[in-house]
Amino acid sequence: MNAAARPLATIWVGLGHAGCRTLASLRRQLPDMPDLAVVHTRAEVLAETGIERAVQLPTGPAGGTGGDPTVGERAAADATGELRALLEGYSVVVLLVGLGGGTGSGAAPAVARLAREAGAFVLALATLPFLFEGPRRYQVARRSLATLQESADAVILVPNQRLSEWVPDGTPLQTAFQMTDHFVGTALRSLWHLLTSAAFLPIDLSDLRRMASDHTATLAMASVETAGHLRIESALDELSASPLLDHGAVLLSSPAVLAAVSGGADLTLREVNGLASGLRARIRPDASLTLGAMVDETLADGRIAVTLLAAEPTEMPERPTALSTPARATVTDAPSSGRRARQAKLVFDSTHPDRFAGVAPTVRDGVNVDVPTYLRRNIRLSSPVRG
Ligand SMILES: Nc1nc2c(ncn2[C@@H]2O[C@H](COP(=O)(O)OP(=O)(O)OP(=O)(O)O)[C@@H](O)[C@H]2O)c(=O)[nH]1
Ligand SMILES: [Mg+2]
Repeated sequence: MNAAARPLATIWVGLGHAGCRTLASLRRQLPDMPDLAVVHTRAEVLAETGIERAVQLPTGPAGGTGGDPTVGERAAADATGELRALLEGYSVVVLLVGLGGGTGSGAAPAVARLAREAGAFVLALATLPFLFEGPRRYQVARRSLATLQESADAVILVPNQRLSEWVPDGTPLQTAFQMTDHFVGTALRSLWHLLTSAAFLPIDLSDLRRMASDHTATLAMASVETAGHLRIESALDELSASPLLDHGAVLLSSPAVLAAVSGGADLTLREVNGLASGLRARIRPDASLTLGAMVDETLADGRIAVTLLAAEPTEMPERPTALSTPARATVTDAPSSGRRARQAKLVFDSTHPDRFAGVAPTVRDGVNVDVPTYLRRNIRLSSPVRG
């Protein structure tokens, strides 16, 4: 790939076992992707991905890291030359990593640093371990995340524990991780699509950078797909109910929210406005809201996809808790000292309580089908792994 041939030369790099697995599953889903590469200490894992560009980090004759991130970090330092060569010429580097092990947790901050030094925008998409993986992995992840936040421009954080609501009891471990792979893959793909396609309300990387600009916040991410007459309302309700946004709590406390909607040619400006005002009603009054919208002809049958990012302060408690995330502010809490949301590119009018006053009810076959929100919230769509 000739980096100069396209405006935003991009490479997605999977680090460690989890990063390699996620990237390999993404690759199977879509042939048309940015450049891909995998980095790991174990050659057999690299080979399994089928991804050509691979860097094996050297760890000595025994191989592997024994779960020690200092070993992963040293291995990345020893491969600095190879890593620099891999990253050369890219203006955007997306890192995928599962934090908690030795390789990815040790190497991700180092790779992010090298990419930044080479002038790239670095977006890291990191997962935190499930609670059942135990305190050791949690501590490794916690420390690595702090360093990664310093090294990357923005970190999208997916705490696996938030996905566990969708994992039925007795689910084998590998199946649980496949759900993570699937969620991360789907959400990243749709986010990427929105960042790189011609949109009628474009969003760009600087929006992400701004949202995570002080290195103390990570971005929570959720992604839903809905259809039908009430598809915007359904999307809003699903987002509010999503465990990935802590059932709406992340929305209530976030200083900066970005939502991007795509739909077929039937997506209307009125719907985009409906999404904006619906979100306004669900987020902090002083939060910035950035909205992106695009037409995606591959979304058939009246489907829309909404991907949402919300800045969230990273205050990981010292020990893992059932919540695995800090206690949330409510909408009545004052914004935290000095950290005001910055003005987003697009700021929509706040919602007024009487905004539906002049709107006629929707009647189908003589029946008013404007279903109240509290009823609609019980509607779950079929896919179990969407945020
Ligand atoms: N998405 C996904 N996550 C995984 C998978 N396997 C493990 N994880 C998660 O990723 C974290 C890190 O594990 P690995 O990726 O195996 O660790 P590593 O970076 O390869 O490091 P070492 O194997 O310890 O050298 C774990 O704590 C899990 O939370 C997987 O197949 N898919
Ligand atoms: Mg591993």
